[in-house]
Parts: sequence; C-alpha cells; structure tokens
Amino acid sequence: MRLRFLSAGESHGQRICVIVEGLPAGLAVNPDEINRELSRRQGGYGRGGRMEIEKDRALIVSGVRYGVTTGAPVSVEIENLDYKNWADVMAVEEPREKAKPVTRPRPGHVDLAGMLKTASMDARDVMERASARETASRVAAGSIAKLLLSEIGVRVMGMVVQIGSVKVSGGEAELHSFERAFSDPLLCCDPAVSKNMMEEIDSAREDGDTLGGVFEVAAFGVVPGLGSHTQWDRRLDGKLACALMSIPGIKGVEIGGGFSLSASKGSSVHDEIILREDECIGRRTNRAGGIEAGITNGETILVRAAMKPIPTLQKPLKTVDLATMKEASASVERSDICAVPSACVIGEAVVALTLADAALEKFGGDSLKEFKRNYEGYVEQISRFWKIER
Ligand code: EPS
Repeated sequence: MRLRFLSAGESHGQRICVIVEGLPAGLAVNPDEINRELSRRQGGYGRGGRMEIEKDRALIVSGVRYGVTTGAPVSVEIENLDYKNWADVMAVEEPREKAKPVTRPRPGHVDLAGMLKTASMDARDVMERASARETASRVAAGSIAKLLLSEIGVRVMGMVVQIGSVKVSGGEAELHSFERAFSDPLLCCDPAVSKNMMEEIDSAREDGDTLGGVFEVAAFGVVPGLGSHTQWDRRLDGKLACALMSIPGIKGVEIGGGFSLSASKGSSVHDEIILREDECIGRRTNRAGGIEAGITNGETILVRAAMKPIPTLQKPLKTVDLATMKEASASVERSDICAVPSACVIGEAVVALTLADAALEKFGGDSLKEFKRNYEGYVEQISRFWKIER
C-alpha cells in the first residue's frame, strides 16, 4: 500500500482527525474542495437533527504549505460542534459517573458485540467510535484522493439507485446519469423516483422506522493496468470491495453486473473485445465493471453497495438490559431515518482512495510532476492498443 490513512475521533468527542500519508509533493489542496465534499456527506433527505448542529469544515493541520502538499503526511481535523452539549458525557478525565451508562444494546449496532469484546458495561464506550460520524474523516481523505486522480483525468462519481423499496430502473450507469444525480437531494438521477424515495422516507419517519438502500459509484477515465492479478491482496476488486464493505451499514458489494451475472451463461456475460473506428481496442459492454482478474481493463469502474436500515429505531426492538439481565426495549438515541445518500458520498471517497493508491503504486513518484510523467509515459506505451476517452 502506497497511500494510507488513519483516523481518530468519537461521534460526540471534540473532533474527528485523519492523517493521509503517501501523497506526492506538489498537489494543490484547496480546503474548499474538502469542505464541498464534507457538506455533500452531511446532506441528503432523511438525516436527523444532528446535521442541523454540525457544519463540517476541514482544518488542514500539516503536510500542505502555500496550498500544495510537501510530501509529508497531511493531517486534517473536523470539529464536532455538538461536543459542547456532550462535554460531560465524553470527558477525557475521571470520574465516569457523569453520564448514565447505556446498557440496553440496540440490535444491529455495535453495542452488544462491542461491550462483550471490550468488557464494558457502557455501550457508549464503543458506539461513539462505531458511529458513522467517523466517515467524515474518510470523505476528507477521499476528497484529497479525488484531487490527485483528477490530475490523471479520473472522475469518481456516485448515485443512489434504491431507497427502501423504491428503485431507479436499470441501465442508468452512464456519465449523464451521475451528473444529473449530483444535484438531487437524494443523489438520484431521476426526479420522479427521487420524489417517491422522499415519500418512502417520510412514511418510515412517521412509523418510527428507518430505511436502507443501494448506491453506485463509477470511476471514469481509469487507464487499464491498475491493480494486480499476482496475489490475492493485490487484486483491485478485492480492495474496492473491502473499502466499500467497511462503510458502516454496508452489507453487500457488487462489481459490474455482480450477483446478476451468476444466473447468465458466459456467452452473455463477458464483454466482447472490439476494434473501434479509431483502430483501438474497445468493449461492446461493461458487465465486468471495468475490472478483470483484479486489474482495471480501461472501461468505467462500476461498483454498487447495499446499506441496511439504520439500527437506531424510535420505536425500539427488543433487547436484554445488561445491567439487570432482564428483557427490555433497546435504547433510543437521536438518529437518522436514512443515510444512503451520505453513504454514497463516502463510497465515492473510499473508491477514490483505493484508486489513488493503485495509481500511486503503478506510477509512483515523490512529486506530482514525476507521477504525471510516469503516467503519461505509460499511456504513450499502450497507445497503439488503447486510447483514453475524454
Ligand atoms: C449515528 C447517529 C447520529 C448520526 C451520526 C451517526 O448521530 P447523533 O447520535 O449525534 O444524532 O447523525 O452521523 C453523524 C453524526 C455524521 O456526521 O454522519 C450513529 O449512531 O452511527
């Protein structure tokens, strides 16, 4: 791994921090670009009251000088504005008895497994870190990865294709669909479907319930040859699946045609290789989602992830109170009804981080200049067979 990042911070603690290491020197990093992605993550119809409190903004603490990376680790901090309301509950100092412990674990959240794992009698010890608030750090890191990718003509975009039972009809994975989705409150490419999705969210809210859904992320302009077929842990499809599956709430990941391919015959699945008018190689279809044998093949990268409904329910499910060992109702916290659009923005970020890492592995370079020179040399090397479509 060439590009890596590590985050810290609790949902209601003082701040969320991330350190991104492995960026070449000379990459322009404007905090506005990070902030735009951070506010996209905060948006989306169906978020709870917390998003009215937070105004996520990136404070670049290190690794950037006069607007460009120096090659040193880039660290970014995002303040939790809600901390002032939680200072007692989240105090670093003793004594513990400032807040009532959470002992009625919510099914579907970290509470029970985390309490048993860490020998804690207060689920807050684990839920604060398991909270999806942490994903602000991935979006901050991912926005820098997007900046690096844009230097080699790669665009990573996402859209929501399903909320609850409301779905976008198939065959929409084109650039214009992603462009249309960008400004929709639910990141959906079809305004009529988006309206139905909002109604589904409104009715879940009225019922004290929550919703999940599915989002897609595409990466346009990726050259063939990123990733590797030589070891299981170098395969790019595996890395993308891991990055997406690690987003809180994600229960399924597909690449290209995904699960649906398993029901078809080989002759109607694999993407025929054709000679285009410009005498370069092309494909008739892209069911592989731009990856074959763990390597990019020059087609658009297409991944999809399924998110389960938010586990904090205003009409709680049954649980067992660990303090009394009696059946009880799960604890109720302020929460979101649906966070699929946010998950989609996070999906874009982790795909960008994974692709930026793969690009840095292939093209290397301590400076952006060196990285781009290596990239251009490679594009020239394969130009007899393959040309990028811009
Ligand atoms: C979350 C619960 C909610 C969400 C939170 C994730 O927070 P709170 O308990 O403060 O209302 O809003 O997400 C964020 C704060 C965020 O920035 O995405 C959870 O339990 O995972």
